[in-house]
Amino acid sequence: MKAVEANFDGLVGPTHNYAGLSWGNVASQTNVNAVSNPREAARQGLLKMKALADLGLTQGVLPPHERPHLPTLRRIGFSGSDAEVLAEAEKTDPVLLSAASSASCMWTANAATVSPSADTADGRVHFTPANLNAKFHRSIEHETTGRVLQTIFANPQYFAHHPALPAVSQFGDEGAANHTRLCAAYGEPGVELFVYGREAFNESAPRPIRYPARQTREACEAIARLHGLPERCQVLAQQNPEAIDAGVFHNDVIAVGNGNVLFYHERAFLDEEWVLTDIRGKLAGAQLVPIRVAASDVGLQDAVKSYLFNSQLLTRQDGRMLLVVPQECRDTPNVSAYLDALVADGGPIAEVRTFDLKQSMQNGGGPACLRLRVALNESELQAMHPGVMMTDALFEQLMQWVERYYRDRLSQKDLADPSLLRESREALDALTGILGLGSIYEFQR
Ligand code: SUG
Repeated sequence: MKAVEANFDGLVGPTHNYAGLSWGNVASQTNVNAVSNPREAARQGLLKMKALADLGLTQGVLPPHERPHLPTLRRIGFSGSDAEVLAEAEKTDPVLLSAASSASCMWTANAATVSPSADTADGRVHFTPANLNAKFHRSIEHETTGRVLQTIFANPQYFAHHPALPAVSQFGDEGAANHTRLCAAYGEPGVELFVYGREAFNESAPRPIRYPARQTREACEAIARLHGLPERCQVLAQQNPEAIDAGVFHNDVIAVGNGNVLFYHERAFLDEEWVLTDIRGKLAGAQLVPIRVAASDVGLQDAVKSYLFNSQLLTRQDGRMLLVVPQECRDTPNVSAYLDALVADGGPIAEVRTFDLKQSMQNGGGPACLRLRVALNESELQAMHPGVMMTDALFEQLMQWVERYYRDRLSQKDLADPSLLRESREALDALTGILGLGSIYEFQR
């Protein structure tokens, strides 16, 4: 059946800040305590969404979560009025307040793993929000994420929703950031490539030494089971521990796939040959086109610095592919030269577009981190909530909304300010009205 790939970008929330919360994510560590600009961050994201919608691509938006998240602070023992909870958390341990205030749900590649209906046993689109249990500030996302996805994709005839996996390290799950789908066409059965960093039950399997591996093989297997994926639709691959130790905390920092093309760095996978062979054996109706980037062209460090592979690989209306990269790729000379050569060589990637996403990039989130891909056929598109799809009118409304509610400067000490909490709630309350989502936040209930 005819289908499209819809990209749902996370709208950056009003508390976007740099708290250095993600050990193993080089940008997050480097920019700890920098002053952020939430207004600029949200604008940068919206401009990317609008530009891709203008190209005729199917583009949606997912709302930010309620932050600072008072229910989390209360759950870990802070009490009193909202202002007292904020003040007490700030005094006791500012990192806890930062964690409860992070706008990290903007990186919707980590929101969930999604299997299109063409792959699943019951012919429905399956969603499992990621438990994100490797990091406290991200582990609080999945409940709201689940609620938002269930509100947007509500019809049970077409959509199936699972709760996040159990929140223990053996089921560490980071969602679509470690999941790529290859296919002949979006509406045909494809191959879902699940990439993990460690095996929880196999002590002898190789692991990174310096930085944590967030995703487990056991989590990948559980999701493939939950989604009813037949063997021929799944490939499980281990990430190269060397890459994780260089700062590749998710596979989408070192590889991206679309259609029959896999664009990846030679150090992405522990066993590259086996990954390609398994995909080739299972990919029906198309020949895999691997675009392998050699370390001699782009070293791991430059890949992490530029986020070359955290690009969006998109199919244009004419069937050729577009690579959406962050400005940092053009600021890194050998990566920029590589991109020029890539387009010139006449392969499937015909065009490169560059976006300024600096506010998100400084926390380790590039173009691919900011979007969740959902392949949908025509009936499924009709069945989903239309209010979140990007149009000229929605873009204008959201730009004005950002202008009205967002600060242009935020530092750690502002997080305890009760007026930031009030402004954020007012903003989100207005947003649910704009997007027609109803009461999705705890403070609205
Ligand atoms: O989980 N950064 C996020 C970045 C996620 C990027 N997503 C993908 N690669 N798909 C993370 O490490 C930093 C927040 C801070 O330090 O304030 C943060 O959560």
